Amino acid sequence: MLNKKVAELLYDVAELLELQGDRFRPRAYQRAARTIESMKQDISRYHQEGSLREIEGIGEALEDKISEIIETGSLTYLDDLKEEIPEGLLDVLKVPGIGPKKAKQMYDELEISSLEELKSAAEEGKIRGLDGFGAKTEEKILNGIKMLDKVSGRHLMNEIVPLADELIGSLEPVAERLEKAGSLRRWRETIGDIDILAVGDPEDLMEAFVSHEGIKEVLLRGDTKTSILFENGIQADLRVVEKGSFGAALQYFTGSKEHNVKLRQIAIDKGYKLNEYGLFEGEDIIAGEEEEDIYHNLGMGWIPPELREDRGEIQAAVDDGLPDLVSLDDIKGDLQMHSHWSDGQNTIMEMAEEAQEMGYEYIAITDHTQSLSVAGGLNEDKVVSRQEEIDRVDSELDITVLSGMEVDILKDGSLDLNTETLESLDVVLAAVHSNFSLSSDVQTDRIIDAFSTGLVDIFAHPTGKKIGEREPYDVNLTEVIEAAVEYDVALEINAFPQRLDLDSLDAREAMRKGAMISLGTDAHGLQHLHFMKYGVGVARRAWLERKDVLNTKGIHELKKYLGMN
Ligand code: DGT
Ligand code: CA
Ligand code: CA
Ligand code: ZN
Repeated sequence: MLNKKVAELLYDVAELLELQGDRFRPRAYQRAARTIESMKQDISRYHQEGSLREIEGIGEALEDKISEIIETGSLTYLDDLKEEIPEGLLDVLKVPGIGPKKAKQMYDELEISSLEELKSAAEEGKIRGLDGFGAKTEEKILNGIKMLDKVSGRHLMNEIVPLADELIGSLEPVAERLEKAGSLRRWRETIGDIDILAVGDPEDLMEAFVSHEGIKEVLLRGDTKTSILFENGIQADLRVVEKGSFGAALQYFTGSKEHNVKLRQIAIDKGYKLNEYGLFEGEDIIAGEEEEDIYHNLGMGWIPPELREDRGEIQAAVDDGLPDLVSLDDIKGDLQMHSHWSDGQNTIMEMAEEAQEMGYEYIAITDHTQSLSVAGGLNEDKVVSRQEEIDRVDSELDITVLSGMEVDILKDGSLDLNTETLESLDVVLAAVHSNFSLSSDVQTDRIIDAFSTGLVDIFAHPTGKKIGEREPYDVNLTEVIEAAVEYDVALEINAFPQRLDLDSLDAREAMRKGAMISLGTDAHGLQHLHFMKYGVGVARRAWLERKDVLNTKGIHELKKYLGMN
């Protein structure tokens, strides 16, 4: 599907037009991008049939541009726009909280056209003088720049995994063996670069690798290692190894480094030598072709890659005490998503149909509540109106559609819907979407107060962090976890790639303290429903088993858990 690519480029155009001060066209581009992004059908089909104009919001000008993207993979108009704008200004746009409007204002009035200029202007207190800016904005900008530094060079899962799968797909025909390695195989929350390992004819493999579309530069080309850089800044390494060393190389290049260091020490203690070519006793190779054999010969069971972070997994493997990790197949439904009733792109029917196709038994529609007005949050009356639609979709499809809400926890710890309405729902998610800067004590009490109403089933994205955009709020997570156990509130692993909240360390602490974990994609469109695998990655990194995860339950068990009939 090219929909995502087309939408991305149209969003970029909208942003640059806005930066130039264009008042109307940005909205048209954004609208078209949103429609295309959430369409079920492949946009290239419309192109082939010459029916692009039948899509809502697409006129002649957009038709031409979309056709160009589909045919060439790029858009001259966008490239021209980029030429007109100082390069550093595009970096300024990446700072959280700075949209095109603010960027333009700072450029016009303070001639800020790079990150460095932005940073020094903020440090010197020059920005607070601008209309609509304040000392707080300045502080936010400085924090944002710090955050960018932290994630610079790292990428979100949804940028990496689809690309890696494409690469694997194009290597498959010429590879004898093929596997992802590195942080990608470990499902780390963010990824530095893509590592792939293969056995086969080096010439054929490297040729297929560098022939992939979207490559900006071949950084290195050799018989054993080739590195490419994509236009979007992602790097990928392909290593070609001998068949007899594939398992050892896979073990080595999967990492983590900390795990490998421990494992190598165990090898040494046993009088062996372990490297990327094999496990050796003197000159003799004991294991190399299969990764399992490396672990077995070191006196332990094979360790799932997600656990290889030196967090006790080696000892557990030696003791035969590794967890039986939850897997994507175990997930029977999705417990957080938004429909067009609030800020979702799709109707309840569309979301439910997609989920049904994915093989789920149930979904919960969890729109926002009234105080989150930017997201079109619902009041009590709207919840009642929405219920009719949920009931209709539920009865028309085999999948069970649960009626839920993602209810704002207000500043004082109360919930953003009345008790009667909350009790009418099948599942209540509670979340913090405001007052992020309360002190840790106050924030913690606020959340626990919400739990203590007895009306909350799941606490959504418990720390509030957004990767590259926002730090977690100050909160005593240990106390929140303990209260969750006390009040029977499940804690969420939000599978949205920008959130992945709880992360693996926090989720593991929650599980150890006896909390139930719920997986939700937080989908705001059909395509996001497929983010579940990223949540499962975090769950596995947190050592979770089936029994620890709420939505591994079948619909009957789940209904019983939620106290439904
Ligand atoms: P990333 O790419 O930053 O998300 O993280 P990784 O883990 O994929 O790291 P990367 O791509 O630098 O290297 C892939 C794996 O290769 C790494 O997980 C372990 C192994 N490796 C790389 N350099 C070293 C090293 O100096 N010592 C050891 N023991 N292993 C290494
Ligand atoms: Ca890597
Ligand atoms: Ca690498
Ligand atoms: Zn939320």
